[in-house]
Formats: sequence, structure tokens, C-alpha cells
Amino acid sequence: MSNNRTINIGVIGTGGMGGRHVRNLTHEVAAAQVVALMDVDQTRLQEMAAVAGAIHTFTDGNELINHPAVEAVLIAAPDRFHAALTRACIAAGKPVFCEKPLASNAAEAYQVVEAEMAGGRRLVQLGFMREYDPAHVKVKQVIDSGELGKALAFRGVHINPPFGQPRSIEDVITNSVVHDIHSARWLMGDEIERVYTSYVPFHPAQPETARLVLIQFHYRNGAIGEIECNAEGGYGYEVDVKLTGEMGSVQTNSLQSAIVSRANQRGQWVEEDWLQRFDQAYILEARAWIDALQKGISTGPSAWDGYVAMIVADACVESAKCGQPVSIKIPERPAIYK
Ligand code: ISE
Repeated sequence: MSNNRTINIGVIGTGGMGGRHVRNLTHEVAAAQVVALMDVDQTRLQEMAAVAGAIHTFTDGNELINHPAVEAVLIAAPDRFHAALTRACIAAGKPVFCEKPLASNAAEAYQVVEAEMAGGRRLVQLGFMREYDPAHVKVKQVIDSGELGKALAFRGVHINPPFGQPRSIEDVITNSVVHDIHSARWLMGDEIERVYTSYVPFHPAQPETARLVLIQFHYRNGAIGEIECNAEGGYGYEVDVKLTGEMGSVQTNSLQSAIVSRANQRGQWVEEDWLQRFDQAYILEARAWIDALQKGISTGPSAWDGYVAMIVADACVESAKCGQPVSIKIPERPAIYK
């Protein structure tokens, strides 16, 4: 693909996240053209086709992937379809942006990595959008500058809006905590080697569900970490990280809204969900994807990152179930991901 050329995109899944990607690619990324959409929901499909001016609509993901008008694919289908669809894109030799998680477990994620490695070059960018959030980027710059000395600890807090039903421990960890796992690896520049998960179920009679999850962990180089993920915080959406170094700390502050004092109260507005909180990040992420495609490369979070996040996620689920710490062995990063 040569520079400055429009890239023709096919989007699989036009729900909340997919719909946001379609709108961003259409209105916020000059060099992207959404030419094809896939969804099983006809109403949503036609509505989003009108937004994007998309010419081709499908109810089958593989048909979209293999259509000659589609140069690159964005996958925002339900999590359980991510790995197979990403592999189909790799088989078709098309660059692909896949929403997180890359797969339902580490074994399935590794199949994607293997397929990409067989082709000898990166084709996959994964939707760990916090890498494009200006507040997270600042934290990364400060810790990498060395001004705080060696990083000693990572803390992540992740508060979710209600999902409408109790969520299983597997779902909370692979769908939500997977972001925090990626932040923990990316910001600290280190791998996790042992995790211990505690959780509170939605109801004592439903031990397979998780309302609040607390994960403590150790890094390979001696640092420690903690992730708190509330599956239903009851008041809005918040994501924050704090890194502690030898000479200070750096943290995000997701509450950026004005402070209102009135009637013996002082308060701030809290964002409703991730689409509001990470509004800018999703746009910057889409621009970065298209920029890279124009250069004929793939950048940002990789299939490898998606795979390693799933190794850690699987260990967190195992620890929650057995009530014991679980050790992890992260394999050596292959050459195409260095
Ligand atoms: C959702 O799928 C996301 O990706 C959000 O960023 C995350 O905060 C939420 O917990 C997930 O369910």
C-alpha cells in the first residue's frame, strides 16, 4: 500500500463498539473509507451503512474478509469470534484491527500468533486503546524517562457500569481485566510472573460470577502490582493507573470534569462508559492504524500482546478458581514482534 492513499475498510460488527469505529473511520480519519459492513442485525447494518455510505453489506464475516473491495478489516464482533475472524484475515493476507480480547484463551490466541508468524510479518493491531489515551501516554513518558527511578509498583482501578446481568469470572477477566493486564505490562515494560486473584461473586449462591475482582501480582524484575476491577460499580465508569517509582509516583486522573459546589455539596460528573472516557483514544487509535497501513506496516498493540495478555488472564481465572497464587511462564518474544 502506498502513502496518502485512501484505505478501503470492511467492518465486522456494528454494535456499540463497531458503530463507534465506523463513525470514527468515516468522520475522523481522512484516509479511511468504510466500503463494507457485516452484521447479523439487518436494522443496525442498514443504519450504519447509511452513516458510512458503505456499498457492500454482509451477514457473513468471511464473505466480507474475502471481498476484493476490502483492503483491511476491523473486527468488533462478539469476543468469541475474534480469533477465527482474525485468522481468516491473515489467511487472506489482509491487515486487521481486532478488538480485544484477541481470543477466548491463550491456546486460541497462540493460533493467531502462529498464523501471523507463518506469513513472516505483522498484520494485526489489537484494540488496547489505552495506549492512545493521552493520560496513559503521559504516565508512560514519565516512567520511561527514568525521573522516578526504577518502577516499583503498578496499580490499576477499573470501575464498570452495569451490564444488565451477573457476569462470570471468566468474562470479567477476559473481557474487562484484560485491558488492565495490558496496561500493567505496557506501562511497566515488564512481564508478570505470578498472580493471585480474590473476588466477590454477585450473589453467594452464584460463586461462578464476579462482581468485584482483586488481582495481586509479581513482575519478573521484582516489582509488584494490583488490579481492582469492579464489574458493576453502581455510579459510572472510571479507569485510572498509578505507578510508584523509587523517587516519586505518576498517576492518571480520570475525573477531568468541572467541580460543582452547591447546596452543601461539591461534586464532579463521572463518565458513563468507555465510549465516553476513551473517546479521544479511539480516534487516535484509528488514525494510527490507518497511518501505519498507508506505510504498509502494522504498529501498536500486537497479536503477541493479545496472546501474552491471555496467558495472564487464564492464570488469573485459574487462581480465582483454586484460591491459590498461580505462576506464569511468558515465552520469549518472537522476532516479528520485537
Ligand atoms: C469493554 O468491552 C471494554 O473494552 C471497556 O474498555 C472495558 O472497560 C469494559 O470492562 C469491557 O467490558
